[in-house]
Amino acid sequence: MDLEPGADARADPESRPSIWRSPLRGPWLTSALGLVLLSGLPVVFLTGLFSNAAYNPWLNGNVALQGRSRSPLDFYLFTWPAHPSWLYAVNEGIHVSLGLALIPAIIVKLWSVTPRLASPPPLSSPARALERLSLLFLVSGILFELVTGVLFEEYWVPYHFDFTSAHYYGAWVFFGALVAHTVVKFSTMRSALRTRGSLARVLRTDLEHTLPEPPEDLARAQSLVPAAPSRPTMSRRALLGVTAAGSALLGVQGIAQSVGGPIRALAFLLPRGSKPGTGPNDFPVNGSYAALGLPADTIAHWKLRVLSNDGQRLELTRAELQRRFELHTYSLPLACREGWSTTQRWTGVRLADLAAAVGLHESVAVFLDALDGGTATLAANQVAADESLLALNVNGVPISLDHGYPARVIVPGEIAINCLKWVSSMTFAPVDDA
Ligand SMILES: Nc1nc2c(c(=O)[nH]1)N[C@H]1C(S)=C(S)[C@@H](COP(=O)(O)O)O[C@H]1N2
Ligand SMILES: [Mo]
Repeated sequence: MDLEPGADARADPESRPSIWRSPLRGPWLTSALGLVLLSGLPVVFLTGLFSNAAYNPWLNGNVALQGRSRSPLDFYLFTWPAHPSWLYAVNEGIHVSLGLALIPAIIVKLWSVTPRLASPPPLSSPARALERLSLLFLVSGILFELVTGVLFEEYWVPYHFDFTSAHYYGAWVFFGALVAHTVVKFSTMRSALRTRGSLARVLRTDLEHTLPEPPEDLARAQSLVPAAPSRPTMSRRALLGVTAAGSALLGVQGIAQSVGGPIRALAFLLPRGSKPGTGPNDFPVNGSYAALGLPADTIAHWKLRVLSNDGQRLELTRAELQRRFELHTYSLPLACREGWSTTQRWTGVRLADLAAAVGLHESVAVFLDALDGGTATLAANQVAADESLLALNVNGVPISLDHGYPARVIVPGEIAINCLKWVSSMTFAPVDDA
């Protein structure tokens, strides 16, 4: 086959050889990658919404709505449940692992459509202009979500906005554009996958037999198939193979940090895995005690204040907590929104027993304060769960300073950010709904 542009092609500016000449580009490749993303991205979006719901963001002191007022996009259809205890760990493991694994497919998909993205916007009709505008939201939306998500996971925050709000609103912008794009392109994708090739054939085709896709019935500027293709430097199956290998590598990194334990070592991108504690406290630390810079006698003078909304008040030392209350032990995951989690055996006082100690028995929420100024509110269903503890010990020894000594909260099914360390006071109050 003659791969050089013909003489008449050079004469006509509309068909001047474009700089986009890869013979791999074409509707089949773009559609195959589109199908992968269409299957995966809605799952990332949904688990992201669930993750946001797990903050119980409407409750006072919880991080998701801190510093801003509630908007119409902040709606939550249900109260985040406290069971099963691995709920948040699995949800966030899927969100982060799948999000990471889709990055190579997103990059190759964007590469596959560069000729179209780089062409002047077709403003011939309002519908085309609108389609183009939705592409702008689609591409900038996915890049924004991807970059903020990965940077956040890597503890590099070179921007001055609040991650939680920005990533959440960005997700809505992106998903709106994805729905519009799917409506516009779905039939094109389906017919391209049906008529232009098959995955089995692509996977059997080596470099030597790699040909451009058949030409499209489109204006030059809109066509993905180059009019003057260069010779292939890799086969389509090699391109798909490299993409899949990249996905597997990133996916394994996500799964390793989410499952934790012995396979955490595979999480090569995880900054937190490198700073565990020692002995029975040897599990990931997020925020050390030393970094708080508290006065040296803070812990020696620690007493837990337990308050009720109607003025009942207790002050308890660690020894008093251990003496006055029944201690319970549960294996529960600590699951961070960055996607890592770790399951440990926690021993402590039930939150419900502490509420009862200040005279409150049913449908009680609790507002928590910590020595570092951290706050969180737990909903009534979380206070009521048997496994919700003010933990004093972990794996049979006192919790280390870094993990929240003298006492930290652990709640089944919940996001770790609400499992406050170094708890200094707990204010219980009855609420209407459980
Ligand atoms: N008081 C207080 N509690 C806190 C935090 C904090 O910064 N201050 N960080 C939270 C977050 S985001 C996580 S992931 C867990 C980490 O607990 P660990 O250090 O024991 O792993 O603690 C949570 N509790
Ligand atoms: Mo976290």
